[in-house]
Amino acid sequence: MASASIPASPSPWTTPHPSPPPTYSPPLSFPPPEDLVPTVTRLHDIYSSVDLPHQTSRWHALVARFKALYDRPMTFVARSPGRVNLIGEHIDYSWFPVLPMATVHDVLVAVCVLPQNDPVADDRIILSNVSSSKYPTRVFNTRDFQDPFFEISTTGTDVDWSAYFLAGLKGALMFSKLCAAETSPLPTMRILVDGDIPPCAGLSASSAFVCSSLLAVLAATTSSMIEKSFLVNSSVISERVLGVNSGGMDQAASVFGVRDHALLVDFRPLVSAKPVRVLDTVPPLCFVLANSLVVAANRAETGPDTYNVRVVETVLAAEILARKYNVGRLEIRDGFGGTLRGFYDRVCEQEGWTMGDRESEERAVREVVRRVQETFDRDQYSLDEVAEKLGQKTEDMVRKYMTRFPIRAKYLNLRDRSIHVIEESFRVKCFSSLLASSTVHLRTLSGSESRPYFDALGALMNASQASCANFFECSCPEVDELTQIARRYGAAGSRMTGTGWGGCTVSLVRADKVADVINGLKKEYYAVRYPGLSASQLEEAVFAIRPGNGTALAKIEDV
Ligand code: NG1
Repeated sequence: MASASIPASPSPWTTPHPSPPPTYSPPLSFPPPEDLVPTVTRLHDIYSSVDLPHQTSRWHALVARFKALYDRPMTFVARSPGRVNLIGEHIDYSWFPVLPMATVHDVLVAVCVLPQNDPVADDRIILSNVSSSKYPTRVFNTRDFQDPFFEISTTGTDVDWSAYFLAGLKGALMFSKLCAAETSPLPTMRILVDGDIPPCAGLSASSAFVCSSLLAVLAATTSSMIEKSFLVNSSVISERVLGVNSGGMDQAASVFGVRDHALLVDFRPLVSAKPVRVLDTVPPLCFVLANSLVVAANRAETGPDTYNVRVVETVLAAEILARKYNVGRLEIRDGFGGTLRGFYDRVCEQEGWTMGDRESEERAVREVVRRVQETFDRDQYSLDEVAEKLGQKTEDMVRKYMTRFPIRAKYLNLRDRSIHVIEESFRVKCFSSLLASSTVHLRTLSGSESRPYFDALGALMNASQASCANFFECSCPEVDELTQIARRYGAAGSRMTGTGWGGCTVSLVRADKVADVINGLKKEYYAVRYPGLSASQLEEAVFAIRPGNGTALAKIEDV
């Protein structure tokens, strides 16, 4: 009989060697098909049988609306899903691996490319959105673009919905110049967008929109043979026009998504994702998503006080640690600065530690955290104090690290942010090793025997939440409350997912407890804080979620 103890599977980790920064050049040789964004011909290739009925009527409506609007059939649909991060929050921009999954929710960019000889071919891109009925408080005006470069004005706090499309369009035009010796002129395009990812909830609706827009324009102008890693990298860069200093997790999860699998996304030496199957336990392991309905506003507005500051804090911490411990110059991420992973790897190299097993990793984490605490003996440092530790003048430091993306901060917390990043990276390793072991060890376990396994995964999620709240300070009271309620009603673990400061929680729940957890959340959170929500709004706010497939080009003959 299988043992009920938690399987001590070896970590899948090997410490990567330092390598050159990522480049975004197109493939020189023919890539294997699994490295390419797939072109699918059936809805079944995108959605599971559970989601097919609902998705089929949604796609029917999209096809009909497109025809009614433009009097042309759509040529293809670029489809990108949102993502839920299971564990590994705010560590992607420190280059540590993360463990997200793609959602079934997605953004569909339906396109008709009009040939030059079409009577209405006019070199214009007309962009409409079907979402007005779903989100009545938001404005989705139809837009008409003739000169994309001239008209793009996407920075600032007032971001129109079309800015995300324009970011993708701009990126596609920039990158297709790299792909093609001769760039074809922009064709006449008619576009209709349909998104069902709840906006501003930390599910990456914006990245999915940029990614699908970029793919749509690339497919319309250059080729439909697009490498997944290329799409990830170019989407990350494209989103910058919106003032977003992105870590890359969202785009990777959206592009590499695999149904029923989480993704162990690594950023070094190149962006990659290893699918880890999650649903083979008895009872099945499920995830419940709950939207706090606290909207963290758009990034352009809040980033200077939140996300952008965290990026700078982690970069400066890495640079200061590297200087103090004399580990040599760190590899620069994104033309910006060193990373905490760079420092961590250098420490391991210097100490001659061979990594790969849990004990070695744990020892390395403890040592790096010790050095962090030795270097930063309190939580707050003024900019002058940070500059002094860095060995630079304050104005030079500000110019180098704090102007590329807007920042509003007088004090920085380098200690607690670094501790979160280093420890969270270890939790990702433990969590993914445990998940990976599930298919081998747990199929035959009865409910009570699998409990330690669920508890071990849940404990990692709970520790992650505590660290996000206390060290990274990116949670909020409503999100904390949701996690507590979920645990009280039987979730093995619960944590925020995504940027935070609002947004969603994800809870790990055994299948037989899902209804209890959802009902508990409805009763203790939504009925108390949002008593006016309709049944359908509640369904949209809290639901069980499965990992879905990644980005695809859909050329579906018969929806
Ligand atoms: P969301 O929740 O999609 O804004 C952001 C970043 C990620 C990652 C998480 C925190 C963007 C587009 N996404 O996610 O890269 O850093 O926060 O883990 O910036």
